[in-house]
Amino acid sequence: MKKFMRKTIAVFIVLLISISCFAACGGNDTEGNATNKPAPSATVKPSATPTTEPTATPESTPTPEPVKVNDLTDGENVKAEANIEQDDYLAELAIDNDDTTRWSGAGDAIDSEWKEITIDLGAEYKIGEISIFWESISNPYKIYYTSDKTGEWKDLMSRPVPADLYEEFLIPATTARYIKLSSSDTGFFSIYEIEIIEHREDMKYEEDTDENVNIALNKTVTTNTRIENDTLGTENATDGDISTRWAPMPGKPDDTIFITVDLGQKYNLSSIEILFESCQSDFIIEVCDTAEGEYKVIEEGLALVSTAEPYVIDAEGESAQFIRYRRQGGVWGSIFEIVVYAA
Ligand SMILES: [Ca+2]
Ligand SMILES: [Ca+2]
Repeated sequence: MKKFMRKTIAVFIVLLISISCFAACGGNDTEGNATNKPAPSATVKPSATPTTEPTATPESTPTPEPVKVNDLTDGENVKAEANIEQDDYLAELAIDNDDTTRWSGAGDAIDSEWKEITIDLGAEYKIGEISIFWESISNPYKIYYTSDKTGEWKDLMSRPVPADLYEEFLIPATTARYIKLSSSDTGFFSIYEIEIIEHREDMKYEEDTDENVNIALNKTVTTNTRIENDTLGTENATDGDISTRWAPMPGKPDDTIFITVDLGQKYNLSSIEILFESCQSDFIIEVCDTAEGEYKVIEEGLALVSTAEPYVIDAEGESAQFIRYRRQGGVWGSIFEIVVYAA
């Protein structure tokens, strides 16, 4: 009987444990897997994907690399050649990374032709900046570029005579293999070093935003005098290019040499600027409403004015269609550009 009672109690205890276990575990499916298993495993998967993505993104975005100036003229394959080399002042000395050696396009060749030095970078690059250490420069100059030296050279920009012998300036981002510097036939053009620097995103070239409009630009120009040669015609005086010029033959001291700009219509004037290549005599600036009418003198200028900066004439209060520059003959003198601003 005692034995039967112990057995019954044992069965009862086993039954009790089984019931409480069933209640706690919530029941099983037929295969014996817990019914809540898929849910947590599904949450783990998506949480794993976003963890890898954000770590990848910051790597590609703002990697703050130090800005590196890439001086393309440092390269082994860079070459230089010039149409004029005075004595031992060879073109290659303008890119030899030595500030004491130089190329010179002057000397005996001073009156021969346009002086040109061409840099071959050895391959095509996107260029953003140029710096030049001049030994001497007399005139404004032009920069051209191309990737095909046998093809057409394209205009990059015209540059004035620099205020200092060292200049560095940004250019519009330009893809090219060859860069050419060119200056007119007279004066010095000699360079210690040229550096051509690869474009970087932080280089922000800005156009000259002069709001004044040059009303003389590409307007008709006439003269009473023979020109020095075919490349020095009157059209050069208003072509907007400060490296091209009008140059008359000097003639005799009794001659009068003039050049007249026809603005195409009458304007109220503000100022007139003349960039001389040389100015060996006094001169007159006068204005008129008609080509052959009576001109009014508004400026009497003296010889030997600056050829590095434009000669500025205040024309406020004047109105005219024709503007004339007049001087005596017998001396040399030529003009890069005449610029006129309306009031
Ligand atoms: Ca040098
Ligand atoms: Ca010109």
